[in-house]
Amino acid sequence: MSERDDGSGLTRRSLLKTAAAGAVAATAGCGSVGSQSSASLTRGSETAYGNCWQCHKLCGMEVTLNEEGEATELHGIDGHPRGSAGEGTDGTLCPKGLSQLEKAYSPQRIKRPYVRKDGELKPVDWDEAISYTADRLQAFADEHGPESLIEFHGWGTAGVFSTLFRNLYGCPNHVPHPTPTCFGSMAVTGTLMGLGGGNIRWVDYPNTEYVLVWGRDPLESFAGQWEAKQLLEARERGAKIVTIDPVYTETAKKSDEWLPVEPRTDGALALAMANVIIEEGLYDEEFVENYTHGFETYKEAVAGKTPEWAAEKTGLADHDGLGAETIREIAIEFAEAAPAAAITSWTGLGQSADHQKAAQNVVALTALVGNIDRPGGQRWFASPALSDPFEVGCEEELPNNAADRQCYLTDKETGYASMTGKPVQNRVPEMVDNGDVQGMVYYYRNPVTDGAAQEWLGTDEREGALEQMELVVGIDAFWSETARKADVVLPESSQLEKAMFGSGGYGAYNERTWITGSKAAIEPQWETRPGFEIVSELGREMGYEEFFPWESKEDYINDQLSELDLTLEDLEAEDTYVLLDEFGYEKWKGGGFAQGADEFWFDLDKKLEGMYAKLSERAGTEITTGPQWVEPGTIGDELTEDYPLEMLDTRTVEFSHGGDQALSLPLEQLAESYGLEHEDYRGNYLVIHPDDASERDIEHGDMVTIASEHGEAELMAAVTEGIRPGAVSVEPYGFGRGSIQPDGDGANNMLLNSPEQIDPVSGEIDRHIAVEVSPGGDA
Ligand SMILES: Nc1nc2c(c(=O)[nH]1)N[C@H]1C(S)=C(S)[C@@H](COP(=O)(O)OP(=O)(O)OC[C@H]3O[C@@H](n4cnc5c(=O)[nH]c(N)nc54)[C@H](O)[C@@H]3O)O[C@H]1N2
Ligand SMILES: Nc1nc2c(c(=O)[nH]1)N[C@H]1C(S)=C(S)[C@@H](COP(=O)(O)OP(=O)(O)OC[C@H]3O[C@@H](n4cnc5c(=O)[nH]c(N)nc54)[C@H](O)[C@@H]3O)O[C@H]1N2
Ligand code: SF4
Ligand SMILES: [Mo]
Repeated sequence: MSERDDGSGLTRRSLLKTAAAGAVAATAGCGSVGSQSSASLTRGSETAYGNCWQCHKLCGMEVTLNEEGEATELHGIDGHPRGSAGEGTDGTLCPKGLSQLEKAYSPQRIKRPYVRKDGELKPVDWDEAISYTADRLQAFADEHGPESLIEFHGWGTAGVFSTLFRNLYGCPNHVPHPTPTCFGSMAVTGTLMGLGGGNIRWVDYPNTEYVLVWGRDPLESFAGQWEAKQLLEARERGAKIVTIDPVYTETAKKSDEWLPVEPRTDGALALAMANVIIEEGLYDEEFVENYTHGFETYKEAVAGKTPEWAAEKTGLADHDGLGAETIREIAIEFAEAAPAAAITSWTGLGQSADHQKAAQNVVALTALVGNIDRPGGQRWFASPALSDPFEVGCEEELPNNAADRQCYLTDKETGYASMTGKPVQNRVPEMVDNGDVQGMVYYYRNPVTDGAAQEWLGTDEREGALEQMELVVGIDAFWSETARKADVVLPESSQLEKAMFGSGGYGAYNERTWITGSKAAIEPQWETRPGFEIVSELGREMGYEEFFPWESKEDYINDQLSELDLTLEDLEAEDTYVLLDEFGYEKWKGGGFAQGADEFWFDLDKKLEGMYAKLSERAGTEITTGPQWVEPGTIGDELTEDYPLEMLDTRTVEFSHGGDQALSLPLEQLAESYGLEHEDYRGNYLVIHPDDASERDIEHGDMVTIASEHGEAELMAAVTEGIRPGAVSVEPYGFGRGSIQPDGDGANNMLLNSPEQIDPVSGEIDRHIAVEVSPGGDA
């Protein structure tokens, strides 16, 4: 029976028992997250190093090479800051990490450069590809100006790509990683309040006693192997884990409690928790008094927001054994465990237009109980100081040729998305239509699975933005529809074929900063090249030789490391990682809160009054600057008779976004995890409750059509009780049209989203969409 099928038919009582058993078994083998212990595999003739980049978290890799210099096995590195639970613990790789072997040699990869000639992409050699690209970019700048170009970059781009296009070429329109479709509402609100956008994610696991996993699934969507392992270790140690999620996720299965809230009602739960904590006098008065602003507004917002009220709003009242008492109990336990109590949240509270206030209500709880950067609470990580390679390596100062140019990424009329400078890729097709934007360069990113897919890709009646643009240049590894529609495709080498480097604070060492890096383990395959080399050569060809003095990425990394008096060679000698400075707790005492604020803001009134007035007007309701309950459907979609189900999307452990869908191993593992491995289908799944399925004559394994007011897509149904009735989840997202899945199987659920469907505060693309599901589909 598959893991996910375990959810079907369980009562809450038996569910808790399973959870406890699961945690013990998992921790014992450290194999809970689909990882593989390095001890179990044999060694080949030579070992090289790597850093896994599939979900961009850099778990250290030992790469076994055969006599021909080919990689034959991958193993984790013990004690690695991202791949292990800390000192003296096993280093492992998850299924995505292990599938890097397949990626390196995958015949699905783009094997050589291509240039569009007479309407068709034709293979060319590198010299031609680079000089053709440089000429086209020059002609584009002469004709339209660099401000008519838009630049998308993903994780693997080492900064030089943006530097080339912004600082040198002068293009001001950057769509960076990761927030625009990641967890915007939470990131922006958390930052404005003073917690810091990311800090709502990071629990001080080794010291915690209580974790609210709130709209997150860290046992499948971890930030490196360390995180899942440390969460399970905390539970093993006796910390209580409570998961708040409409889906019965892997984390929910291993939690002490699962609160299957109705989507978008988290704000009510958070307010009710605060109501209890304040009424019971369990909040941190000292912290609230000395380090916060707007507590009176917060108190007013929670007045009357009782657990009984929230049990109705969240739908928890409909569940046997769950309801107001559970909410009261969790609020009290959380506050009593604080400061050794934390919340971990990521995209679940950031993926809908209605979530901005929910994010505020949830973040407010951290200051209320005073757990910010205290042992066992929300951890504020620190990063090591590195040198700026452009300062070390270049004789001339880097200009900023984009500084005075018009940036088209802000909404001119309302200014909403400009509030934080966050770009909105949903608006790009519109900008292409009106002529503001006429070209795109992209690197390790696929904008069409990130939002407004229909408008990017077009329909039978209408050309999409990709075709309308005069010039599209991509540095890519697989043939997505975006790559197929580009004018120039430059093939990048995979991570095993290039030098890697990263540094950080968050990871297995909760009090130390660290760096990790490795040289290339194997030669570039086919005619591919490491991205750094592609960008450098293009930069030189475009006339910016003085800013690309490095012979290779290794030299560039060594310039970054010069501040620490280390080299990449030194890192390899240390099993790829070095631990650096210790950082303490309560860092807000010294340097203030995020955004340079000297206190935490419960109320965002200081700067944002005008903004909220506009937002209220647009939403046709009163939106305040303080914490507040906002009903689902106020800003985002309302469920209707025609579209009565709420779609959301959830990641799975086999995939990192859409970056590995061309590989067969993860596709097979995904099918197997739903018990659908016998089917001739390798797409994503629509997880639907048996009540909703039987009402529509849908059975486990049937093809279904999912439709919204804006668009539709086809995928296979996975019928399970592991989701709330009324909600359907696309797992994982971003398959189908536009993706790199070789047969196009599955649904790109961004086809269901309208370009207007964004959070007006953060610019986050709304993924909570009102849909109907019907049996049938031709995929
Ligand atoms: N519907 C929906 N959309 C989402 C999300 C969601 O939950 N639901 N999540 C959002 C979030 S949180 C994020 S962070 C973004 C991530 O979005 P993206 O950054 O776009 O992520 P990926 O899908 O990993 O990468 C996209 C492309 O990278 C290319 N690629 C793969 N390997 C390589 C390589 O080695 N080199 C190069 N040059 N290219 C490579 C592939 O062609 C792939 O199409 O997606 C967002 N989009
Ligand atoms: N395997 C894997 N790991 C990854 C990634 C990946 O693509 N694959 N991507 C990395 C990146 S860039 C990111 S941003 C993180 C994201 O990490 P997570 O945020 O943990 O991502 P998901 O697993 O999609 O979990 C979001 C959860 O929110 C739930 N949810 C949806 N709507 C609501 C709601 O209204 N209320 C509540 N309470 N819950 C809701 C969903 O059911 C889902 O379980 O993962 C990182 N790690
Ligand atoms: S968690 Fe998995 S995919 Fe992410 S870096 Fe580590 S091994 Fe790679
Ligand atoms: Mo993300």
